[in-house]
Formats: sequence, C-alpha cells, structure tokens
Amino acid sequence: MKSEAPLKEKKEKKMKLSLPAEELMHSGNLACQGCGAGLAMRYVLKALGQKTALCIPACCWSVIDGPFPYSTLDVPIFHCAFETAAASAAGLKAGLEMVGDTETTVVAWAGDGGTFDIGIQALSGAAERNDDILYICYDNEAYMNTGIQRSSATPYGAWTTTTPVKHFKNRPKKDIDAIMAAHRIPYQATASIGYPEDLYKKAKKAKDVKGTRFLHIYAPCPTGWKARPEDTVKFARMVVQNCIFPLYEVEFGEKYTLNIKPREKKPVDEYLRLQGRFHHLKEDHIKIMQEEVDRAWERLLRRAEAQ
Ligand SMILES: Cc1ncc(C[n+]2csc(CCOP(=O)(O)OP(=O)(O)O)c2C)c(N)n1
Ligand code: SF4
Ligand SMILES: [Mg+2]
Repeated sequence: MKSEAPLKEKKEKKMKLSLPAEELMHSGNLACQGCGAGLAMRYVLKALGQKTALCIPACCWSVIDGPFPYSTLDVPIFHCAFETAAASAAGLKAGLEMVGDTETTVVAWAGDGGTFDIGIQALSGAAERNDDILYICYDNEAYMNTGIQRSSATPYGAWTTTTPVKHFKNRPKKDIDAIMAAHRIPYQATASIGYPEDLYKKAKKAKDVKGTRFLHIYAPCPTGWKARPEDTVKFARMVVQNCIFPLYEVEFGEKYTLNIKPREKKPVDEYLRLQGRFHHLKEDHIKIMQEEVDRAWERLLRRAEAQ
C-alpha cells in the first residue's frame, strides 16, 4: 500500500497542464466526440485572448461553432467562402486598421482542404505580400465536413471515400510547411493537440509577430480516420514520437528550430494499426511509409542542425 500514494500523486502531476483557465470556447458545440479540431481551437484561443477575430471558410469548424445566432466561441467569426480564408483575413485586418483598431489579431482558420488545396492561392498571395494575419490550418488529413474525401494533406496509404481500399492514396502528403518556408514569412510552426503547452506557446509567439504567420496544427479526426475517439490525444502524441509530424519552427524561411527530438524514434506501425483508414495496408506499404518518414526526418535534422 505504501507505494500507491506517491504513484497516484505522480500520475495527477503528470496530467496537469499549465494553460490559463479562461475558456473562450464553450460546451454545447457540434464537434464529434474526440474531435482534435475542437481542442485545437480551444488551446489557440487561450493563447490569443478576447481581442481576436476569426475568418472561417467552409470546413468542419463552420459547423462546430453552431447555427446563427448561437456560437460556441466568445470571439467574432466571419464565415467566408472556401477559397478565401487568407484574402478575407487580410481584408478584415486592413478594415480594422482603417477604423483605428491595431490590436485585434485577425486569424484565418481553415482545414487542410481549405489550405493545402483550395485556399492555397489566397494564402500564397497573402504570404508574398506579408499581410499582417495569423493563418492557422488544423489538419485532419481529408475533407471531413463533406464526408471524408482525399485532400493533398491525406497521407500515403490512407483510405478515404475517394481513395477506396483498392485504390488507396498512392501519393505522399504535400509538404505545406516547405511551401510556406519558401515564402520566407517571419514566423511559422507545426504544432499538435497532443502537446498543448507547445501549441499554446507557439500561438502566443505568433500573436506578437508582425506580418504573415502560419501555424500548422495536427488535429486527429476519429470519425474520418475510423478510430476510437479516446485515442485522439494518443495519436497526436504518437506522430511526434514516430516523427510522422515533427514539431518545429521556421523564421524567415531559414532558421529552423526543432522543438521535440524523441529520445527513441518509434516505428510507424502501431500508429497505423490503430486506425481503420490504414487497415488494408501490407508490410510493403508500411515499409514505403517508414522510409518516407525517415527521409523527411533526416532532412529536417539537417536543416535544424545547420543553424
Ligand atoms: C468552393 C467550394 N467547394 C466545395 C465546397 C464544399 N465543402 C464544404 S466544406 C468541405 C470540406 C473542407 O475540408 P477541410 O478544409 O479539410 O476541412 P474539414 O472539413 O476537414 O474540417 C467542402 C469540400 C464549398 N463549400 N465551396
Ligand atoms: S468529422 Fe472529424 S474534424 Fe469534423 S467534427 Fe467530426 S471529428 Fe471533428
Ligand atoms: Mg480536413
């Protein structure tokens, strides 16, 4: 019995996050059980605070928020057309400045489909002009809101309704972070809902930078991944430990900082095994995925260590 008390204490200590208690996102929202996108918004708003305005294009989040006049968020939202998140945010920021508001953080909040594919032209334009916006992509690796279609963020091997098992996706995920780095914007980072403190820190840092900032947040979707809702946070930690989704920052497209270097790099197998979208994969496919992850990880290490 003696050893149980310290063990319990240790467990509770481990679970305690150092994020502010104030919530700008409330219960009663329409996210599915275990939705990573919900957690992403909750953590980001803790960092950005009340003086925030969101531009949200068509995506799960335009539904999660609730039907007008209800809203789960305590900040204003402009629901914009799918391809216009960055342009709408840039316009909103310019408009606010015209009326003397220089403080509000204007955020374009879009899914991977709205970022990697459909909104990439507006995003590239805003980044090239260095418009003063914070662009946040919550990445659930498919077009979820319309029923799980493949996007260019969908990883190799994944099942979606447009990449059925016999024709699973045979192209790798697009490297949006490299594309953004090529724009030499002042600040960009990857983050995961499995590491809330790291995510919070990056959102806070991004808030205070002037110019275009880009946050790419890994946000599992149990519904679209055919996975258990209770595994959402587990996946979001696994991808950092197996280097599928490393956490790093880039300043001006040049200075790479690696935030978490796993002590022991885990293989990708277990992560794949827990998700129905990968159940059809054979050993050879997993080998291809592992090799791709290894190559990308080595590339990132070289960039970060070259500083
Ligand atoms: C121009 C246009 N094309 C297609 C749609 C239909 N549509 C609405 S949401 C959505 C999926 C969005 O996917 P993503 O950006 O990844 O966000 P998620 O739903 O995964 O959160 C699609 C295809 C639309 N609203 N407008
Ligand atoms: S479909 Fe996925 S991303 Fe959309 S609300 Fe449900 S869990 Fe969240
Ligand atoms: Mg998506």
